[in-house]
Amino acid sequence: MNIDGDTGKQRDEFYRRMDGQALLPLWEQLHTLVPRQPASDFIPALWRYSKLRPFLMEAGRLISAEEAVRRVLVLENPGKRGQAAITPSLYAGLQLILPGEIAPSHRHTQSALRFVVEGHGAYTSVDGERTRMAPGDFIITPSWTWHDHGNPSEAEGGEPVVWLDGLDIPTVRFFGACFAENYPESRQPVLRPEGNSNARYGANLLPVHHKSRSLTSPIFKYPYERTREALETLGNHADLDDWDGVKLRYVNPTTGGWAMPTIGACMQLLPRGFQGKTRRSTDATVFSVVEGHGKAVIGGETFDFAPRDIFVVPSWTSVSLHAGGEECVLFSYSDRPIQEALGLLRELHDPL
Ligand code: GTQ
Repeated sequence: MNIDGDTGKQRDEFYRRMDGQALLPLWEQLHTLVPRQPASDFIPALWRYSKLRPFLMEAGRLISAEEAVRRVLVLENPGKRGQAAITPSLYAGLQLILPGEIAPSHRHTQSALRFVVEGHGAYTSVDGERTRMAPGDFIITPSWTWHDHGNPSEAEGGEPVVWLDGLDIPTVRFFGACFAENYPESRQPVLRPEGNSNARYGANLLPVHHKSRSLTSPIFKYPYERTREALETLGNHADLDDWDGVKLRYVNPTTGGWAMPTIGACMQLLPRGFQGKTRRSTDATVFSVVEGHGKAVIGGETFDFAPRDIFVVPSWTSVSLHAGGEECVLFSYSDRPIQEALGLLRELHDPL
């Protein structure tokens, strides 16, 4: 409808008056509030580990893990700075722990995953059990579990260890459900020997009287060597998906569901020369490159990737994955469990 100048002015004046009462005319905003398809400021981006690492090491010289509590460089989506978010619902950061350091014990309602990027031997303790980290290991610290991180001294063979932290910080903030507390001491007591939870839950076996079907997996470390072996076996038998190559998800063995209720994580293998088809989905996804060089075409833009690089595919943005002259292994996480639970997840294969 064309409106004359008088009506336009009357409306503007009307809007100004209602604005003083914290009122808003929906009809001026309807198309942005209820868009025909996802539209957001979050954009595709890639962080090159070779560029990022010097900043992490500089942080290591300027502040201790103890003082920082968590010495982390946050990867902020360049399209939406100031939110500590890489997607609307998820956070990503790279955490450094040097030999001899302790990141003190605390717990919070936010769930966290650790994906080890570089270095061996640091440990994380989760609810009374310690586990040592190696590159490619996937570790979870479920909501409200006590956790601290540490690294043996150089004399004991400690080396700098870096991992990717994936947390649901923006999601928990959105729900107004953020709580946190510090443990009275920097380390929590160790109550069970290393490997205990994997023996109980991670060997395709469960304790015979195990009844609980908790929202979070009782396994808290999924070692890379086992994940890698599964991918290798499947990749060799050409059991390939045209989009994903071979893609497996980390599972809660007591339910068959995701390892945590808010963050879903996967590992995939793209065989040498793999040219993935294009897809889009509503779960914006963060990728961490474990092995190989290749490229991701995200929203028509090409991002070459190398081991340890991190990239993000926003919601409903087309993506295809390609391996170069060597096979590629990619870790990824998204809010897929939430979207599935709420009936919101949509995917489109071969979008125009
Ligand atoms: O290790 O507990 O990157 O609480 C951000 C918040 C890591 C952690 C982060 C955290 C942690």
